[in-house]
Amino acid sequence: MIQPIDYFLVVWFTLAIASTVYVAWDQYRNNPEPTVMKWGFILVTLYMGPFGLLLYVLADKEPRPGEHEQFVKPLWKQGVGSTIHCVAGDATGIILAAAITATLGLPMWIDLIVEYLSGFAFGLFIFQSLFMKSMMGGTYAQNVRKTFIPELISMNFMMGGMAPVMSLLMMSRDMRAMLPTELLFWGVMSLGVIAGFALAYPANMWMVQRGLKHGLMTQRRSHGNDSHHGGKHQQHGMEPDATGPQIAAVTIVSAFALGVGMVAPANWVNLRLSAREVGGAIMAQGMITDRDTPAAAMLDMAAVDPRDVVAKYDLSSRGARVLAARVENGVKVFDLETSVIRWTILPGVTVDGYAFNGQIPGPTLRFRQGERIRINVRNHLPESTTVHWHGLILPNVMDGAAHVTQDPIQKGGIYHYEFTPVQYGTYLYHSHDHVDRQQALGLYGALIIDPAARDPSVEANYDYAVLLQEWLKREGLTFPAMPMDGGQPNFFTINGRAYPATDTIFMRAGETLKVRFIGSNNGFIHPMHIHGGPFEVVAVDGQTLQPSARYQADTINVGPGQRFDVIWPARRPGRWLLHCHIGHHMTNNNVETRGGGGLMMVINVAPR
Ligand SMILES: [Cu+2]
Repeated sequence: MIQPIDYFLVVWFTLAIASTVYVAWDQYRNNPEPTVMKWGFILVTLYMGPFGLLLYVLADKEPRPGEHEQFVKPLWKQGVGSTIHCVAGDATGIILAAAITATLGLPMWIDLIVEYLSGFAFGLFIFQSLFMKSMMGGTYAQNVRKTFIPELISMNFMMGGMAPVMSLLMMSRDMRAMLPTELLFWGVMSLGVIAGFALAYPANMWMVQRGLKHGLMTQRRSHGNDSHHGGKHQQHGMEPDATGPQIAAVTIVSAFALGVGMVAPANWVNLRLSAREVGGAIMAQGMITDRDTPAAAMLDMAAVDPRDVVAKYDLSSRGARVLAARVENGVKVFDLETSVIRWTILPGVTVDGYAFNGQIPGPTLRFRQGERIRINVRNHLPESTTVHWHGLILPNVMDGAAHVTQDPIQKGGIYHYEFTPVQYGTYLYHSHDHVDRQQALGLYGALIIDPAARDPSVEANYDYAVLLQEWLKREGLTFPAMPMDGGQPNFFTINGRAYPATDTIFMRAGETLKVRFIGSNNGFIHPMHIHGGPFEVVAVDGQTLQPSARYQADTINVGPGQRFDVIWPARRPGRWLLHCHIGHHMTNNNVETRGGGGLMMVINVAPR
């Protein structure tokens, strides 16, 4: 139950089952008609829910004892009977085939052809020729021949209605509809059957009128005298009076409807994809997925599956906590573990993200220049991952570039990264496999490397790292934010929190604050600004600037991957803002709360 439609579907299928039970009970207890029609109504009520019940009660259920013959006579009711009978067979074949092809992982367009053939075979060989044999007289083979054209016409219209409903809804935003294990799949099947029924109904009415098909019939028990028919079967012989050109024209139109229904959706959705490739993915509103969008693109942009969340954290859990290392044979060892978590970014606002050690940002790794480091990365994400140590000089095999320097770490796998940092300064680590998705969902953290020899000229009274991220949270789902249609972010965080839930820095006038801006986000550039006068830029991308190269600024563009260490002197007491200068990035879902939102925090300076 992760979308409102799930609740609707539970109600729908509860109604469908209740309706089916009632129809079955009434058919076998009260309704005088052939077994094949009884089953037709039962199956169709299962597929069409309360609509099946409605048709049964209005067109077929004997209103009072002995009145069935008279009651079912009107042509519209005969048409209903004929369509029910066709839909029961065809839809059963289609649905069975759909459930099987979905699990086989065939492309959608092959699914549709298999479903058509299966539906047609079920309708013709089983529901028409076999079950109706006693009604029609003649041999099985004769019946197959006789019912071929009527069944073809009816099936064409049926699939002409059902195919576009399946294609457009299954390959639509919520592709859980492609999986028979999801209620949504059965909901789409139900809607498809209703559409198929509506399209097949007029042709069926015409065929009944012209004697090409059977409609509703009455069949009394052969013993006793409980009806005026005295136990005799009705005559069911048919005298077709449709002309060749009439039949040909109707057949051609039915084939046209079938062709349009099967082919037209290929204009809008990618029918070359299979349930195995994209089944279960949910896309964001406005995200472009068209007939050319490959499966990998959809999976890249899809929502985090809330059912993958293994832990939930409220505002009491902080991200970027410094990770304690243990020492093994003189090597400093850190353990990182990825997983899917629910993370709170604001009171009442959570995101489903990818995390290192259950926090967003991942833990801060702090060590000293020249120390031997080992980082064990264990992966519990639904997909493979790697970790890249951004900006560091290290052995190529430790660089974490998936498919380039190493095989990605599979789900459940582990990789040991080991190196000795020769540099110092502000760096970051982040996923380097499915980066577009994984980093945008929270797989990053700060690397702070202290210099072997201290440099007081770049130290301050306080040291605070600002790790940036954009989020896209809509309709209860979290999507990786990206600069792309439908992927634009609506929430923004500093260290995993949006203002007013961001940290406040407390200091005194006359003291200094070192801010390490880290472009841990991966789709946007943020002009980061501090109120209350300029800061001095003392390091860029981890490299300490020569004193003569240091410069004053009050706004600095922090692009993905970039780092700037700045030292800001608290000149005057008060509440000074640190924020991104793009207005939209200072809102939470476009709303300003207590003066802002998103990428904003307060530096609270007390008098000296
Ligand atoms: Cu910004």
